[in-house]
Amino acid sequence: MRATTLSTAAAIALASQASATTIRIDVGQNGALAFTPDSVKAAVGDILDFHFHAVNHSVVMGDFATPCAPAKTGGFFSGFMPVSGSGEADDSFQVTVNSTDPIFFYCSQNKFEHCKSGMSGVVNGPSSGNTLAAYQSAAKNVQNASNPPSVFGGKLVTASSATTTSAAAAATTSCTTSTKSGNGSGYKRSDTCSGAGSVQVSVGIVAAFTFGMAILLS
Ligand SMILES: *[C@@H]1O[C@H](CO)[C@@H](O)[C@H](O)[C@H]1NC(C)=O
Ligand SMILES: *[C@@H]1O[C@H](CO)[C@@H](O)[C@H](O)[C@H]1NC(C)=O
Ligand SMILES: *[C@@H]1O[C@H](CO)[C@@H](O)[C@H](O)[C@H]1NC(C)=O
Ligand SMILES: *[C@@H]1O[C@H](CO)[C@@H](O)[C@H](O)[C@H]1NC(C)=O
Ligand SMILES: [Cu+2]
Repeated sequence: MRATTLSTAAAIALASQASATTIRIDVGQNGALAFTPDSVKAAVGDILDFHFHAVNHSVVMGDFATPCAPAKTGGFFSGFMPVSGSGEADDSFQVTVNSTDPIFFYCSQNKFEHCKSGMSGVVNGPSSGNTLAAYQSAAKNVQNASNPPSVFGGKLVTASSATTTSAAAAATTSCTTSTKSGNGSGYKRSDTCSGAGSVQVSVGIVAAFTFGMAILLS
């Protein structure tokens, strides 16, 4: 009886993971002060996967009414992700979509006025009314962008593992934001990011997911 209950729960968990889509959003790609794409459609359970490029960007969830400021309730903040040279930051920031309501997000870097310059985006934005274009237009009048005091609302994941479900993922680490500091100077992610526990959990999930996919596809 107990085993049946557990396996049913596991099947449901695997089924919901299998149907979730990971949506990649590049942040500051090719030096642009932009999110690419900046407008996406997502279903409940989908994962927004932010990949950071040079020089030093962030992503913060906001509210339509107050451009370039953090959402009053809930939301997320990746922390600043400085990248020197080309390539992307070691970690991507993954956020789970919990509803189909519009989610506005922006970069809080004030050096060169990223949000004010239009570095923002939306998930499930409407086609009229409170649109991304209206948000970006209002952002031009904002003096400075702001961000929450610490990283929250998502998960930092080793960027190269995000698209990997093979055994190679065993070499990667995965960290939750609870172990991170995300204030303006908190770049010491790698100092607190590793840990055998989180590696084991990460690999376990990947293995279970791969196994589940095999069952579902057979
Ligand atoms: C806005 O941000 C810039 C860059 O961080 C800073 O130099 C400036 O003092 C800020 N201005 C205000 C009004 O906070
Ligand atoms: C969805 O819920 C999770 C868990 O409570 C939370 O961490 C995440 O920030 C939420 N996503 C959004 C977009 O608010
Ligand atoms: C990244 O930007 C933040 C916010 O402006 C700043 O505090 C930090 O010093 C920058 N990091 C680097 C490495 O330039
Ligand atoms: C910001 O984070 C750094 C690095 O974790 C920490 O040493 C510092 O005390 C924090 N500053 C504030 C104002 O929270
Ligand atoms: Cu930026």
